[in-house]
Amino acid sequence: MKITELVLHPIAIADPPLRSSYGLHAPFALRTVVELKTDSGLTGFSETYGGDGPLAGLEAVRARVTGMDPFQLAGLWRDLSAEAEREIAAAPGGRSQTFLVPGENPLDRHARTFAAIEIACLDLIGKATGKPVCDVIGGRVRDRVSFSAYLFYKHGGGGGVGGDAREDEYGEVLSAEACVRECRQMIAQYGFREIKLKGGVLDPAMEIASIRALRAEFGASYPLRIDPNCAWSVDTSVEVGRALKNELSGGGYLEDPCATLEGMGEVRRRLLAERNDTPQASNVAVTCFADVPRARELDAVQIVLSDPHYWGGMRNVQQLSHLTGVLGMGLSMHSNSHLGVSLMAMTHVAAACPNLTYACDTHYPWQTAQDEIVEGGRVKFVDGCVAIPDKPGLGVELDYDQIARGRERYRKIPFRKRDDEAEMRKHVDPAWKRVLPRW
Ligand code: GKR
Ligand code: MG
Repeated sequence: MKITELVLHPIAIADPPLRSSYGLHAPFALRTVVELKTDSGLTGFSETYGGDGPLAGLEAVRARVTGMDPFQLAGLWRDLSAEAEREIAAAPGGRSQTFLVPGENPLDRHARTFAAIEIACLDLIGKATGKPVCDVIGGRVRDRVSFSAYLFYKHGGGGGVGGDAREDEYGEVLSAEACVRECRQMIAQYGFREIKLKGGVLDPAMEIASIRALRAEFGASYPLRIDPNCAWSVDTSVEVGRALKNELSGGGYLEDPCATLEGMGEVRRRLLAERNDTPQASNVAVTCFADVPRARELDAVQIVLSDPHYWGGMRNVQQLSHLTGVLGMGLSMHSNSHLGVSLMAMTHVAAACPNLTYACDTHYPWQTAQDEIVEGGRVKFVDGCVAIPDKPGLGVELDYDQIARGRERYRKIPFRKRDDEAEMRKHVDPAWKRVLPRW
């Protein structure tokens, strides 16, 4: 089998006004859908980050990928990572992710580009062999993958604009009570059994109150995690860790409370000295294999958040599962705004990772059927889980009418890069800047 054509679909999907320490989500999120056509008549798919940067990365491998055998992935990884290593070595400040929105680190673009091609190749291989992707990459260790309820503070609005606006399912969420309401609604609809709150938005005392209200409402059988994306100082992180010691124990965690591995290491030491062993997770201080040794050395991170989209694809995430298992670390999964193709890629790889110790994150509840590009509509969740479909490849096909709508939205919107700070200045505070630490 040979790849004959790389087709790229830049699309825009409605996204509600979600808040984080990065700022505010724009009314549309950008994605790229990748199609690899082959001489066998089969087509493989993947979904990745959107906008000019990711598109340029994919354009740059067009010639390398055209004519490639989709089974020959290691050579492509070698070529792209060799280029990346040279760029990272020459970068003045290293490849830190602290000040960048996840998925927007220019020094990681090779890993993201490779992942988008790898996942589409694995879809092809699954289709060619009649096997689901999780079985192609070594076999599933679970048939269903559990996801967490990913709560956000948000402003009123469901995403999109004007005639292309979506219904606001959750309303404004800027208090502990509204947070509980949001969670109740999400759990009723999807059946999630673990809860994540995106923090770094309100005063820490209010976020502590939200976590406590969630515990009071859902009880200890729903583990809780909070992720302020580095918005807190070391002192504030310790204070929050202390205040939420009971709530974050028993399967929960503190995710990227403050910036840098050194900062998180200090938080960990101070909490442990108080006999508080709330684990810390990261998708900001640890974003690639090279970050793991230092994270371990400083005992800064006990749980790594994987993500096939920027960790260099599904097989890298499996290797990460093995590595974290050997090092006695936990593994969870990060997410950004996405549709069903990404959700299925996340589900397949999660199904084939023996060391996956937490429910994965997903932004999926924040998108709607109007934007879904998967044939047949939204992927179904049962009891918070997505099941591996009994179909070859990723188990989904594209709805080309929906792709065309997504492309048309993309054509009409004026931006080509996620910029949550700009959105914040436009809609909330004209002087807003991402300041770390904010508290
Ligand atoms: O969607 O605003 C967001 C999140 O903050 C996202 O960009 C992060 O990548 O979900 C993420 C995280 O866990 O840090
Ligand atoms: Mg995070």
